[in-house]
Amino acid sequence: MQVNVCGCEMQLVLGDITQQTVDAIVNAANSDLAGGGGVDGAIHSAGGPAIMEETREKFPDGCATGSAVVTQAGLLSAKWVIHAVGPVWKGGQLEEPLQLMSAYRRCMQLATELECESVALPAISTGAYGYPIDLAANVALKTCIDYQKWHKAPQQIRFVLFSEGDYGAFARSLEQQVEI
Ligand code: AR6
Repeated sequence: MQVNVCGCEMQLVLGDITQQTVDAIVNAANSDLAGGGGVDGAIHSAGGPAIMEETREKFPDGCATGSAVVTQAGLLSAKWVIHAVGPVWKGGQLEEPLQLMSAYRRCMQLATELECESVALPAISTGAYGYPIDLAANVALKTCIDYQKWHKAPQQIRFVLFSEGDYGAFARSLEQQVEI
């Protein structure tokens, strides 16, 4: 599924984020930048050890929740990996929506600074961190669509969803947020 946002593309695809050919791939990292399972495990496994070596060297203190940092992309078909740290879901009454929005927004800012035309993103926080997929889809898409509207960049944003159910949640949210 693809929609036009002020001349930019917003795409949804079902697949593995490590297989995307784009300028930047977003990782769903933890605040220690210590690696782990899910997207993080897949990215470090497919990208090779250079990514973790650079992460340790440049960001020994990790990365705050709601923020993101950049490394090169090792063996992946991308120039950059943007390591974003989403919130752990604790019922939604704390800062989770703001922190998730902030993580996506920081990804967009970094992609713009790096002059990325295309960025692939996962559904941050919806795996190990337990954020409900429908709510996460609304935050993810609204944040990135707003960014594209205001900045006319990145030219192509691709959300890579890992299951039919996750894809459906993003597709429903996208239909509601833009006129198709
Ligand atoms: N491609 C695209 N999406 C994927 C892939 C993949 N290869 N693998 C999983 N997903 P998660 P989080 C989906 O757990 O919730 C790690 O241990 C998955 O189905 O990767 O932000 C980190 O080190 C889910 O919908 O990230 C952190 O400690 C979504 O990606 C912690 O998990 C996010 O799931 C971060 O948890």
